[in-house]
Amino acid sequence: MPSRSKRRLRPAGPGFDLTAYLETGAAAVNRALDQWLPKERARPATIHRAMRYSLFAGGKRLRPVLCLAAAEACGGAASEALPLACAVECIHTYSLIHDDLPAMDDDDYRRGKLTNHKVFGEGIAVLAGDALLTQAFEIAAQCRAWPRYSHQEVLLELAHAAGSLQLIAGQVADLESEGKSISAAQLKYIHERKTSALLSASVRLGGMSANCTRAQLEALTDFGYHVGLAFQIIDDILDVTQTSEKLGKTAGKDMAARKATYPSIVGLERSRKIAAQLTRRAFAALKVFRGRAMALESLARHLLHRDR
Ligand code: GRG
Repeated sequence: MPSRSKRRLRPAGPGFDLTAYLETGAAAVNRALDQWLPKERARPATIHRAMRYSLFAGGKRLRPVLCLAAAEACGGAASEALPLACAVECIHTYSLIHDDLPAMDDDDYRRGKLTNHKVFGEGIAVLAGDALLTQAFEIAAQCRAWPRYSHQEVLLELAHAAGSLQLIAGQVADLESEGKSISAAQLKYIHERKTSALLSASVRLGGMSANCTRAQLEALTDFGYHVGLAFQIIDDILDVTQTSEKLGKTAGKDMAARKATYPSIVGLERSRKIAAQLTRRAFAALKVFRGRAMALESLARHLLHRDR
């Protein structure tokens, strides 16, 4: 189990430096993940190499950093949120490995590198995803319990976000809508589950690690929901407007797969406006934190304006 210091990531206040915050947060998450995961040499070495290959392939660590920032907004320490932040990143990475498989989105590149199945074969890639999903619960189960939030509540939060009513539901609806014309409402259903659910769970878990009040938890849910929807719209916009090199994954796939996206349904300009509106709704949710959620606000702004 990695050691926990009580250090804050970086005080959020005037002159807040988001780049430094992201770098420090991602570095803390990377160190902790390295300690939580079985070593590459642990038998059977292939599965541990495959798990580590995708986990350390250069993901932006947005969900775990949002988790740490939510903890700090609620007056907690990032170090207390770290196991939950790592658990979320393991679930996210598992979903990407499985999503890239030939039976799903069939992609050759992810995070600027060959996808897991391209390097290790499909069988090991399926198992590496399974193992990361399981690892997430092993890590989360070792977090401490807080007066308002039991281990049971924390584990249920993760299971619900990753389960067949949320993340998997989104993926199922996504698969079943390929090549079909779907409504904006159906697309929103997919985005809420495929993207918003885990993002919202990330900030909720951060709040829980800080023993947040129920009102703060509600606010984080509202924030995560809206940031999650905006995040996916921006992801769809970037798929059309950026290069594969910039994205580290194959650009233009949505159109090639005739996938319904916000840009394909309402156009690029309207999509940008909707993402900005959603981000404003996310900012509004932060009012209850009375200026202590500078990092969350900065992160939401950054996600809206990101170019990869
Ligand atoms: C359960 C197999 C399975 C899939 C679930 C998450 C998912 C559905 C599919 C992955 C592909 C996708 C478009 C997901 C939506 C969320 C999203 C935009 C993920 C990419 O997140 P980033 O940009 O990636 O944070 P990095 O690599 O930086 O972590």
